[in-house]
Amino acid sequence: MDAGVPAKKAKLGNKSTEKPESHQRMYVHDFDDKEGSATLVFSLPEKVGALADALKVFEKNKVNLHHIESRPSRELKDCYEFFVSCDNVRGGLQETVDDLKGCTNHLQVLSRKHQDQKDGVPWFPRMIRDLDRFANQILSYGSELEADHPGFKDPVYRTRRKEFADIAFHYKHGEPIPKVKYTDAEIKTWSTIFKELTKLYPTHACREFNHIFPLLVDNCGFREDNVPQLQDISNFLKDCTGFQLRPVAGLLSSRDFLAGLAFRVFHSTQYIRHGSKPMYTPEPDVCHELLGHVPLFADPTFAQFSQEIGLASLGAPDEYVQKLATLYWFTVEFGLCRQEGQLKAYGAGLLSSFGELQYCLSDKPEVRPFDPAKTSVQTYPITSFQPVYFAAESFDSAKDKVREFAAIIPRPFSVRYNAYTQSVEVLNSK
Ligand code: HBI
Ligand code: FE
Repeated sequence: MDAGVPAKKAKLGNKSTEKPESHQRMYVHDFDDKEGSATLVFSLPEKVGALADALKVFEKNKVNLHHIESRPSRELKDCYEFFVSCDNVRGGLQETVDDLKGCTNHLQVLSRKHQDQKDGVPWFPRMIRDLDRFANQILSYGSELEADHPGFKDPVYRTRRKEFADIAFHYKHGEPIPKVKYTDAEIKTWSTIFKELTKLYPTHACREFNHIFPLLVDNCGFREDNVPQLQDISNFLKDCTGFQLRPVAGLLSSRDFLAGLAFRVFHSTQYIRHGSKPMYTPEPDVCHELLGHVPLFADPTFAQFSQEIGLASLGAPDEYVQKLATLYWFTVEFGLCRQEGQLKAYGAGLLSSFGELQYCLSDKPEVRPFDPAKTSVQTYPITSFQPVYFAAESFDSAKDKVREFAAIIPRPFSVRYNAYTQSVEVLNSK
């Protein structure tokens, strides 16, 4: 496939199996747990006293350090990374993380214990601004490439990736997404992919995709010789369906990634794949996001469908987040649908892959009807074409089926999205 996204291994969390009842509604109290501990890793600018400044942040927020060690940075010559474990007895951990962003080059929260759970319910964002917390919880940092990545041995590419990672890392909700001047080499890569894929769309993509694509050409600069800007796309999507983009430095956990969808926020990468292999990327890149995902987020029913998966994931036990991530995989990433008696592609992994877009509509793979109970437990490969696809009758019917599936998720509350305040209302049903 074109953009393999490793599925995160599920840890079992909430064991509650009681079905929520919807009468007797009350607001669930806020998660105000002050306990817990965390491990952080950060790198500092080359400046005398940089470490002392960082340590003052811990002191100011009354966070106790238990352990600190340094190692030479793998990314930047002459720089050091600091690995710190600390407690959260007085509850200043979140402020510490926020403040550290101002004096570090790169900061990642490696683990956070206890404080993410309240009564067995994992923490989840309530307000759209809470999504700022995900920026330093990425599973793989956007510039640290694996040895088999096509750009691994290319220092120019790695430096470039760091620039993109920094944009995402420092981004805050409500700010404009910085525009990027793509290099000639990057535009060439985009152009190769754009030319090939746009040949297939009229015959292979679903009706909704083909309806929206020309609007992106007119409004957002979708052209062979131009890599569109995330902010222009975000503005366009907001006008169509209220969806918006947020830059992201790397892969998020399934839980964090799906939570964004509950707020009609799509976390989008901004960097482009390595130019040596324009038809391959081991991770999502701007071609996958813009050509694969963006068009359908402008479709009202598809937007609703995507938000439905997101809302179902909030505070759900890990095993259900895993199932929802699988549903996401077989719909938003690799979904097929039936239109006027013919199979068409609507999944972004298909619409951004010249090879798989042709393969998925051939007679080689198996196609089964979309049925969340079965689809959510189907196994799948992440580095090769899919042997099995699921076909939806329509986005509307897929949305209803996901909503029905969500109703069986054991959660001691229900959630409702308030579009006026862009927040999630939590209704207790205990
Ligand atoms: N993170 N940044 C990013 N982009 C994705 O497309 C993505 C992700 N994390 C998980 C994920 N996709 C899916 O595989 C599902 O787990 C939701
Ligand atoms: Fe994707």
